[in-house]
Amino acid sequence: MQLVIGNHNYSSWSLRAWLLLRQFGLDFETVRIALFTPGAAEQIKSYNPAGKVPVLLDNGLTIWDSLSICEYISEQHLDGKGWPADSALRAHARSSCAEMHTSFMALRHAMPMNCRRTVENVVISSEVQQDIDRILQLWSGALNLSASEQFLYGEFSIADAFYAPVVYRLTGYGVSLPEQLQAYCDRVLALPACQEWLKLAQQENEVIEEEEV
Ligand SMILES: N[C@@H](CCC(=O)N[C@@H](CS)C(=O)NCC(=O)O)C(=O)O
Repeated sequence: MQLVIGNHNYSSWSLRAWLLLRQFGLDFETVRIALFTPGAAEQIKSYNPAGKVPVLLDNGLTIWDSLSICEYISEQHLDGKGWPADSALRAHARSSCAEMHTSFMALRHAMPMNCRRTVENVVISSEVQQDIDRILQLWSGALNLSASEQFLYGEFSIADAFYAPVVYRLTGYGVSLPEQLQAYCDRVLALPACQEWLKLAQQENEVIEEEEV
């Protein structure tokens, strides 16, 4: 199985799929393409005509888009364990991922994922604050619903992989969080897989100016 990804430092959608594979200990190879470098767009299109990473190659299949990749991995390689076992939690987790997939444009624009970034306070617009407030509400709702002191829905799930780039953003941009949610972020960041991703990001030297807010 191969996962085609972008830069570890910047590619938040790549991180989601990679983290699910790594956290569940699945065997895969990474093909890294440095985004926006000469030839990168053509190289990505040779895997995915939509021109985006991540892309998963498995058993002769090409699966693109992070959400469908995570669904495929859970179905084909994890016996469904990518999602919570409880159907109410699973429905909530799926809604949370769908919301991440389609929303939070202000936050994504103002605070691009930049794993190498060191904490520094930024001015937060009201639109960005609204996104942050909604994410914090969603996280608290998930943790309370599942009575979890671990991950959003108890055991690590696709939902945690989906929000991991937000964890890097909120901590990297120095956003202060309520205790319960800071503890959640700390648990995500402490995962060996997240530490490994961070190390890989720190080893990269490409700089994408538009992502350096
Ligand atoms: N909806 C897609 C979004 C993928 C996406 O936007 N990927 C970015 C990198 S994080 C990309 O490939 N950018 C390269 C480009 O637009 O040329 C997903 O969930 O996988």
